[in-house]
Amino acid sequence: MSMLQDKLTKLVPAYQESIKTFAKTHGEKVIGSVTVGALLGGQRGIKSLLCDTSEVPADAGLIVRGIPIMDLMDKLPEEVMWLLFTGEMPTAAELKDLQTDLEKRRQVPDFVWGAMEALPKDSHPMAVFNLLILALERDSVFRRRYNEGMNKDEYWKAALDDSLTLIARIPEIAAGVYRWRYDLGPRIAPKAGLDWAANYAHMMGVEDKDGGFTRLMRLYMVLHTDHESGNVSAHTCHCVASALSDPYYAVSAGLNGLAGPLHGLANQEVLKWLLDVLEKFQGNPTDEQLDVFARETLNSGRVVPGYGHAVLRVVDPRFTAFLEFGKKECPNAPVFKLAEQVFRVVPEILKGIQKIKDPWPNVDSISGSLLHHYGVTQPRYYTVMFGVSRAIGMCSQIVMSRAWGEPIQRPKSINFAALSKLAEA
Ligand code: HAX
Repeated sequence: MSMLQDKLTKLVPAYQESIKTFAKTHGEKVIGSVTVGALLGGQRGIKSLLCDTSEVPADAGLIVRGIPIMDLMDKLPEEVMWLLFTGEMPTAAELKDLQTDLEKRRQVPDFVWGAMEALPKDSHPMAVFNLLILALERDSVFRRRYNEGMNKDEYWKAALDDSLTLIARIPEIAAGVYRWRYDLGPRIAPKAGLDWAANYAHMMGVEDKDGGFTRLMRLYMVLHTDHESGNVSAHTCHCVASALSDPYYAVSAGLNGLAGPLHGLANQEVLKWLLDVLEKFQGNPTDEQLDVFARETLNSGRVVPGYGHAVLRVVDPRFTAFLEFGKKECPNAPVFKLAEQVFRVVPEILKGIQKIKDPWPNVDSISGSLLHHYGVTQPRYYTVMFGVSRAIGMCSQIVMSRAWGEPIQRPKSINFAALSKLAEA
């Protein structure tokens, strides 16, 4: 048993017990209400999911297990992973043990690459990536043990087993997609002794003379891990896992949601938008030119990608973390400078549009400008990188839900006639 499995075996019973007792004591208490506006408005603000891995207060942004994300900037993704799963930072021995366990599990079976190579090269990288995650499902311990009659109390352990294997293999899958999709040469094998994010950078094969890309990848993987449970990807994953679909099914489903342009695909859309600006003005524009360009986007009925958020009402701290990184590591990179300039110009425009609740940048408005600087110049790949990291958060949420025994999700839908009747009553 790994130290993480051992740690959770000690922590889970108390967690299970506290939720069970709580449900008995407070099961009938009212904690909110549902307005017609919320029902028709994407369920905004309805409190209907339990998530202990992270929270996103509108006025502060991501907090992972009580720690603001800005305080985790210099950590490794594996440390944040341990934190997400257990609520504590790992000791040096625990971190080492987790890294060793991931290394042991990371061999991607060959049939996965066969599935990839059977696809047309112009498939979207997210479609290929998600399909390969589904292909990994063949090895699901959860499904096998369920079929063998696993006791309910063991569900979380089997979900953890699958989660660890999935997280171990996901960087190689993603790097394999990158190299195949963009004809960059044969796949690069993982290197013993490298941490999880550094290995991903290594397997992508991006030239990294001063280690800047590896540092970016560590930060990138930390910042994108989790964002509570109501966003489309986490929520979808959560819902699918509640049917006892195993973590491969659930994570792949969540990542299909991440592939939407209003969610994780916004990072792709942002880079395309920034490159359009650079092309139009043959370089970095003046603030006035950028203002006109952004207004043209809005007037043509499109969104300015990377700006606004369903929950946040302040600058996304993950944006700030990337901004600080760029200022330190590549202050003069043209695309990064443009992303900074957009931050100066666009919020002032969006503040003038009454219906927009959040005029501030989210994480997707800047991440691609840094990737582009280091040579990852294929925006259609960016959401895959987001997905590599987000799989950690989704898996931690699955394990927690299986630990407390969350039942299958089944909210109630009503038809318009019934809604009208209720509203008029
Ligand atoms: N540009 C133009 N219009 C915008 C906008 C933007 N950046 N942000 C919001 N709006 C519009 C909405 O489209 C909506 O218009 P309609 O009423 O005509 O439909 C109106 O303002 C009200 O929206 P809101 O209440 O402020 O925001 P929502 O909660 O409905 O939507 C979104 C949140 C993130 C989807 C939205 O801000 C948006 O589309 N932003 C651009 C895309 C983007 O960056 N997405 C990534 C978000 C972060 C994330 O999930 N990352 O993975």
